[in-house]
Amino acid sequence: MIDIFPFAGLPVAVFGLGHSGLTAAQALQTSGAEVHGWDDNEKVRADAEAAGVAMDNLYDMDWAEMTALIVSPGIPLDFPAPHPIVTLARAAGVEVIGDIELLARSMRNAAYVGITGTNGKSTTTALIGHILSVSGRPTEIGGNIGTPALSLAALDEDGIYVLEMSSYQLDLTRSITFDIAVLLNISADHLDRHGGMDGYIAAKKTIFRRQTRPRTAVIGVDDEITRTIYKELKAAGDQVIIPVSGLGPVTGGVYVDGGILYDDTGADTNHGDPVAILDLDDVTSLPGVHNAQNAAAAYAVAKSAGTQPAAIMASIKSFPGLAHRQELLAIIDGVAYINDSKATNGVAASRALACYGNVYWIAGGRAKEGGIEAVMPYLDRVRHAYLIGETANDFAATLDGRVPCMLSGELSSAVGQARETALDEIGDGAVVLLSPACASFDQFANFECRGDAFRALVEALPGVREDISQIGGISA
Ligand code: UMA
Repeated sequence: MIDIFPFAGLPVAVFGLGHSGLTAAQALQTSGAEVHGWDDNEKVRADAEAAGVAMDNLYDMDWAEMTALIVSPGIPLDFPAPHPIVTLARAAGVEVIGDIELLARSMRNAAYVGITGTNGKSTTTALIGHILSVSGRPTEIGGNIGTPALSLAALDEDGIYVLEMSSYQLDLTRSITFDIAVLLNISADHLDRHGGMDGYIAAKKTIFRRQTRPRTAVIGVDDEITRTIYKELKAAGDQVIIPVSGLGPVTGGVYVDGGILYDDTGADTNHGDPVAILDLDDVTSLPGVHNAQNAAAAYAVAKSAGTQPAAIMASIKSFPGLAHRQELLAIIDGVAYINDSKATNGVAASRALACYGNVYWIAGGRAKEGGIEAVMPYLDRVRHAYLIGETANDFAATLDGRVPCMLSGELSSAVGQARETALDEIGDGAVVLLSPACASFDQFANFECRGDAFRALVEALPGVREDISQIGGISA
């Protein structure tokens, strides 16, 4: 846990006592701050109180006394409307910040790597953390990936924080100038919270705030929006800039071409020619073009942080992958079951579908921007769709005439139906894929609970199971 010494002895309000807020309140209290905690949810309040957090009704207190309001990332700051607590704090001139800002103010000597992007940031964060840890650097991995920043260990000059930064967290963080900042890609997401696409892009761009050489920007160039940002950064020339692509050659960058990861950043090595580093087809925990870009970004970061290419190559190969992201759960009677619960939007689901054939696709939940538009080019991969949650009817209408659909409603029905049809139609080589293209909140507490429920359902299925311990992943 981080010692938040700048707030010792000072009154601080903490609003939102979920995973990150509870940790912030506890860390502040342990650091000697006078904490005033609150959450709109009564049960969360009771749990926090039981965990020792001092509570105070933030709707009804003297804000002039507060030094700061620490808010959870999901609490709206400006759009669709500021949360009333945020309005009260601002009216009293109290600064509104998040837990990662507290980390930055407390841990000033360590290096910081920040990773953002609409999709792939958790995998890239975990991969970077894995490479740096294996190379022997004191490394702490946290942020949006799920480990609250203030629960991480303290680090000195030789240490490095690897932080997954959501657009929400970027909005709440001012003091970090990232030594290495990564922007992977941008597509429509969280638009309600940012007042539209321009606001979302502006939040993402703050990952590069105040960077000057030798600080480094690693930026994906596989979509038009990030390509434009790359050109802007290059024109300004403030920091070292490394473009990365999973789709093909980029001069001066790190890219994947024909499954091979190339490093073209060192004009000084290999007579200026790109150096072939690694055949990603050997890395089953990173399937698909999107993961090619993630691997390229991770390589660029690790090399910029001083890790030798040979060591990076070995660590990428040993990366175990992440739960809920194209996670191979089981192969039963020849049918593979893949948990991609983290795919909470259409683009993420399309990336998973692109990796497999003969897919029995479980999708649906609470609608997200763009629906399943992004999935349309990959429908030839899908044999049958099983639709769950609030969006089931809408998705069925969109898929009508293109893919056979079943309105499964619940995840448990979807798994049973998908299994039955997959065994009837294909058997060996069929893939039952949970990649919902939706948020989970209509039926589950979060995407992890949805993925865990899928895992439990798969574990309960009858049939002959293959040993997947040496497989890691499968592809089309
Ligand atoms: N709350 C209120 N009033 C409100 C809104 C919320 O009191 O009007 C309370 C809720 O009752 C809840 C708390 O605020 O108790 C917020 O809980 P939360 O689940 O939003 O936040 P945490 O549990 O602290 O989780 C957060 C991130 N959640 C969000 O950004 C929404 C987690 O990212 C992150 O892993 C965690 O901190 C640790 O850093 C999750 C996420 O969905 C994975 N992120 C989005 C994404 O990836 O797309 C951005």
